[in-house]
Amino acid sequence: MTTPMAPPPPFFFPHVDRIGRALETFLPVDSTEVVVDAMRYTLLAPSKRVRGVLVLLAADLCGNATRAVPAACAIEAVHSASLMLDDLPCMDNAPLRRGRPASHVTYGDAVTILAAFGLLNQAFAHLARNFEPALSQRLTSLFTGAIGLDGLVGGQAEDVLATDRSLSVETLERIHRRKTGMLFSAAAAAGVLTAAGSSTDLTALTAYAKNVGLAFQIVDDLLDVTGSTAETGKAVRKDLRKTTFVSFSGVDGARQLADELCKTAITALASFGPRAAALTDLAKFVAARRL
Ligand code: GRG
Repeated sequence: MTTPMAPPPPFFFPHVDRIGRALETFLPVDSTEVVVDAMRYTLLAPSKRVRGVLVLLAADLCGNATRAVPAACAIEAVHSASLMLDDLPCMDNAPLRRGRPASHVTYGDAVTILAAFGLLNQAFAHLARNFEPALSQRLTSLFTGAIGLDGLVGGQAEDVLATDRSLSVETLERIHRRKTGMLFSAAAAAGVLTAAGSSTDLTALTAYAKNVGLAFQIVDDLLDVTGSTAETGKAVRKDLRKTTFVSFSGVDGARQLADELCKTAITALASFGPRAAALTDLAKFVAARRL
């Protein structure tokens, strides 16, 4: 059973296509093992590929997106692994992902956990295969930082433990920044590194991504309340036992906050002038997205 999903905005298409084509050969193409099938199932399912697109746009802004494609694939694999783990019954217990039954519904919990680890491992193998040692090491350090205690793992642990508990707005922001924001910052930084951008580029693009990443999660919370399965490809109204920016500030307040964060993100790129147009469009898309 698949559910139709809204497509990403047109300016995404070339980048989404490029990443999609590269992902086709990211995993062993001739393997018939169930665990590889499970890896493909989530990795190749319809996605906006926002983090991969951000890698490419950041690299493009620094002068060269061609070399960034393997980094975009690696970050999409990390993201897919995080979705598979997040959907498990012991975490968010989400039945639907990317318009399809979630991985654990189709493959069971054990294969899903192994497939998620498989994707993570493949992400780092891909970096090692596609970049010279010094750059591969920097990207590995960047991605492990984003996955670890200051990122997805730390943020998700705090999030899971906070279910049914009231949180301060500071705690909620810390959870969102780690659980979602860090991978956006790593995506932008990976783009800069693969294009050999300057430290000024890195500072500006990291500031942009930090704000867009937090806004992305706030809009995710909003879509849980105001969105539909048809548009998002996942179950909605499932965050009722959680403190979110919507429960703090209401729908309008959360929307305003996301808008402000995206405007701050756009301002961080002011020194690039019109060359930052695509990243400006990306921030506007994040603020207004329905998918
Ligand atoms: C070891 C990788 C790893 C993770 C362990 C499970 C976990 C810790 C973290 C979960 C992080 C997570 C899933 C945060 C939610 C981020 C979010 C808003 C996801 C939705 O992303 P979209 O809308 O999805 O970009 P698509 O399907 O378009 O790619």
